[in-house]
Amino acid sequence: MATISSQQTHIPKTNNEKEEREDYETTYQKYSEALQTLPKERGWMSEHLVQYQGYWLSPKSALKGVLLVQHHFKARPTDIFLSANMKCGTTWLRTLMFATMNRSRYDFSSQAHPLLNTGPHGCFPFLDASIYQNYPINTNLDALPSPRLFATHIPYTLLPQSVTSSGCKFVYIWRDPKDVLTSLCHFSERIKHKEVTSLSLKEAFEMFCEGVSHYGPFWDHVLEYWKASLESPEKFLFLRYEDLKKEPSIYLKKLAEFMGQPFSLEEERYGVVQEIVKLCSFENLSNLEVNKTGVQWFSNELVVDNCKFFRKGKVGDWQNHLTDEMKERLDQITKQKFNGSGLNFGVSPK
Ligand code: PAP
Repeated sequence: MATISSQQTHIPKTNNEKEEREDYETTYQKYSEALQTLPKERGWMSEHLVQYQGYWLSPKSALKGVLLVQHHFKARPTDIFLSANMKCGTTWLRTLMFATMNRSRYDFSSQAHPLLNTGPHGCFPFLDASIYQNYPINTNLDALPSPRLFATHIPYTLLPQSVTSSGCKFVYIWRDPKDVLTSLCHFSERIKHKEVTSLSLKEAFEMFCEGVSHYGPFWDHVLEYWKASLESPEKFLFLRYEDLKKEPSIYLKKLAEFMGQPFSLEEERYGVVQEIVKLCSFENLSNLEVNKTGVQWFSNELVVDNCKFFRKGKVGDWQNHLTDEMKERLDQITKQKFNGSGLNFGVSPK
């Protein structure tokens, strides 16, 4: 797979390709300039985070992805995006979406089902990284059949107009920020570069509250998608991890309907909904060989062991890590930020 440096040795063959190549070079130039000028803070898993258009991004992967998506991604009105801040349940929802969309193509009981062999992230692209994997960048994504599925952490206001103003649909998942923080702390510690100094829980907590986390501020990320969903409800399915955990079959049916692939009465009678829920359950996925030993190559800068996407898969694990003061402060921020929005986290799980 081509890296940025090998892209520089690619010889353009047509005028279009030449223009496209020049456009990419302009974007990479902008990227290099941005790296020099954007505000910087200490990172969680990368050395730094940089602040771009109000959001904190890892400079090597997320910022590059955002700029390339903003300038080069060609949306189709049939595209469906799975969007979320980090650690809100993308891995799980990705498998539910893939299994549902492809249920007539792959037999769940067969060992050949892609989810059993490729790992959750292999089944459809993580846009933020896929966009810069190959040159010419869009070719691979252009070759995907419609409706294309993409996962992204990109905040709503950082997406290009071609995505937000077309018919593209969004499945958005969010989660109690106390569990997000807990999950993010563990994940960062497990995947951070060796040279990056570990954050203590106290440091991570302060940074999270200040909005300095990957694709943070967390609350702004949720609120922007929420507000967009109020304006165009037909384009959004808003889900909470906790609800999905409690009643997976109910939300899976909503998801299938939203993606234009509702379950037929016959499918329901044959237990297809339950089969998908079981296939994508934490217990099943985390015990697969591919998820115990496999690796997901997102880009040269982003290679992650599949097992690191599976930790506990529980609601309320924050209780084992956060102090009462931390809980109070996070709940207070959530209450303040979501006040009047119609979003409500409800009662914290005991
Ligand atoms: P990402 O932002 O890196 O993509 P994401 O998949 O959104 O991560 O979130 C990871 C969380 O989902 C982990 O939560 P935890 O740390 O609190 O345990 C992970 O364990 C959980 N998770 C992964 N797969 C599943 C699943 N099939 N069912 C429920 N939770 C899951």
